[in-house]
Amino acid sequence: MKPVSLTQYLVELQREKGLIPGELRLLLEVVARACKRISLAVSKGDLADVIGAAGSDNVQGEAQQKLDVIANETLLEANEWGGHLAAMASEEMEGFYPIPHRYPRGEFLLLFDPLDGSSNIDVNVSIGTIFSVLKLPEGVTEPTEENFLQPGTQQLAAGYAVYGPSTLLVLTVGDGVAKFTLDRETGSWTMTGNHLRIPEDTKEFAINASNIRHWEPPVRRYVDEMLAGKTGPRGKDFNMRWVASMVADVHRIMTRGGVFMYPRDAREPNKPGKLRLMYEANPMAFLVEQAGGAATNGLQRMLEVQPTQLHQRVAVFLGSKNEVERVTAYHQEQAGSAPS
Ligand code: P6P
Repeated sequence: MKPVSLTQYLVELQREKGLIPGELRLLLEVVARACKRISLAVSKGDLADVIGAAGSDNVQGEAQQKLDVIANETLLEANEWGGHLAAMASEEMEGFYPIPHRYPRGEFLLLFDPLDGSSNIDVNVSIGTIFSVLKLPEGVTEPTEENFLQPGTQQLAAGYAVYGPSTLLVLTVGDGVAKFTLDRETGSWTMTGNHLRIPEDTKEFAINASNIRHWEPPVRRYVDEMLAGKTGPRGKDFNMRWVASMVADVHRIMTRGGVFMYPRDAREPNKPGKLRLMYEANPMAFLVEQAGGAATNGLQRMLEVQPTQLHQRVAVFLGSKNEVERVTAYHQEQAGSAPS
């Protein structure tokens, strides 16, 4: 059967199903092209001057890697002139980036973590790009930061690229989740999966277990029960994985199920978690739900969290539906709120 390209998939979504406007198709193709360029830079590794620290910190106070800066600039440069965006926001930039007045502006907002998991770059472990698309509120001519603060249910599209043994692009516009593999010989994204499904049950969980002494009781209870294995309350043995690269851990779950957790912990009790809501948790939650999984912040559906800050952090529990519901119920029991 003739392979389906990303362009063909998007044209069908636009023309056959009327699911996306032409401008959104253009946006997704531009982002996909930028991810191709990021993949090329990542794959050069030590052969090019792209490994190591950039000598600067990002808005999160984290030391930027050279590739963080390259990936961010690649996405800005690819998207600023096309006329499909009003503004962009990135983990690597404190403020949002309004499209310069020298270019036409469109109706979409693009948010991204340009290179997630960059602490893995120098050890050659999979890393990725995460992106989310929102619509500029009607009637807004000059975008503001508040325009970005929309709950995840408002996303029009979301996706990630994972730069691993192969480079993959996984995306949704709300019509299920499609997967594309970068064909380096032709330079095209070729569909290698569609309507991805996450099994509702799993035997695999992902959490940074070195933080166990900092966890809140519901997380401790949930993980201890799994560690108790066959003879414990779960009646089965579990396996653990932690790549410390959200895109890699989430892609494993999109492929074979599992539950990913980055809970808040006692190290910094005023921080609700490590991961960011707008350009990590929300796009991943949209994808996971579209694949039949679930995503919460421990107490409520992730996509319904009302953002208050562009770079706000959130606790993340996502993956196989029955497991996310269980760990969320434990949190709700502790909070004394009836399961929603
Ligand atoms: P830890 C990478 O830095 C990241 O933001 C996610 O990709 C990943 O899941 C998490 O942090 C890893 O955090 O504390 O285990 O290093």
